[in-house]
Amino acid sequence: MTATLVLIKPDGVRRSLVGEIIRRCEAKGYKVADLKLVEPNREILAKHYAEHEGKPFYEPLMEFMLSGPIVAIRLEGERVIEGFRSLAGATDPTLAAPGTIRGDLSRDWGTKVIQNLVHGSDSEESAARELAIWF
Ligand code: DAT
Ligand code: MG
Repeated sequence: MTATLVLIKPDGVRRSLVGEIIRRCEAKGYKVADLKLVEPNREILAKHYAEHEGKPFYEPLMEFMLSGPIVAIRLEGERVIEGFRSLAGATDPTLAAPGTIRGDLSRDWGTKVIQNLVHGSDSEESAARELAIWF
């Protein structure tokens, strides 16, 4: 069964969008196979975002991800990795298409790091690596 890692980031939990985001995943037909509310430490986040180390938004990204609880979900279904990326929409919520999670529910808040509600693995390799970090 194909699986992906979905994270509902601290902005999504703070804004009480957990139910709405999960609803969209389930309405699409994907299965929530595992789920937990976590307050990750820096070590876990450093592993998760290793590809972004050294980028100008890395520190703000770490601080943002440490700013409150996160919901981690193992989401399953045929082609769910690309399917969830499509549901999430583009990284920049200002440009994300209406109809997507980021396009409908987020915007630019003028912060150093883009706050865009959700993370979704971007490939089979990332999904396997990231699911092992969070579950
Ligand atoms: P995605 O989450 O769409 O896979 P990413 O992996 O390139 O995007 O980046 C991880 C997160 O970092 C992203 O969700 C928001 C933030 N981010 C990415 N590029 C950024 C930038 N140029 N400025 C500020 N924040 C950025
Ligand atoms: Mg990414």
